[in-house]
Amino acid sequence: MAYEQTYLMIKPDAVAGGKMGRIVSRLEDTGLKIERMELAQLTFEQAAANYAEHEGKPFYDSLIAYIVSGPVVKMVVAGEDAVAVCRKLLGATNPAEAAPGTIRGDFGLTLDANVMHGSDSPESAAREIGIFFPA
Ligand code: IDP
Ligand code: MG
Repeated sequence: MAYEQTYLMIKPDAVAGGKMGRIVSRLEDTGLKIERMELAQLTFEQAAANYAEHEGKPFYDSLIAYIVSGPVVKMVVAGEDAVAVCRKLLGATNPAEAAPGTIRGDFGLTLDANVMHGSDSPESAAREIGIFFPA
């Protein structure tokens, strides 16, 4: 067990679809602490920095266009094993494969608009928090 911070982001489809409140409730239900939360329009630069590992892949351009297509909710969530706990709560990347009870499984339908982003490691979390909540 380790105290960690993770970066989470409610994606444009879920914000536009009125799912913010229910998603935030699920995060609070875990007992993890929401340390920062802000509704924001991402810049192209922030989007590209967040998804740098995917540059060159066939879905990269549409991924960037999608994530800047409308407001998102940026969050820093903290607590014991926050990274893994949140990834588990999000479920599999493809909502069609995500288990019922997970955020992607319950609120999403397609891989390109899959409701939420969550850091995949403490190192990614530190990098992503630096992009979206610069000191
Ligand atoms: P993750 O969000 O579960 O960490 P990644 O593999 O890091 O998944 O992919 C980042 C995001 O890119 C995904 O959340 C999804 O929205 C999108 N994505 C991943 N693979 C594909 C694909 O094959 N087609 C379309 N979009 C994809
Ligand atoms: Mg990822």
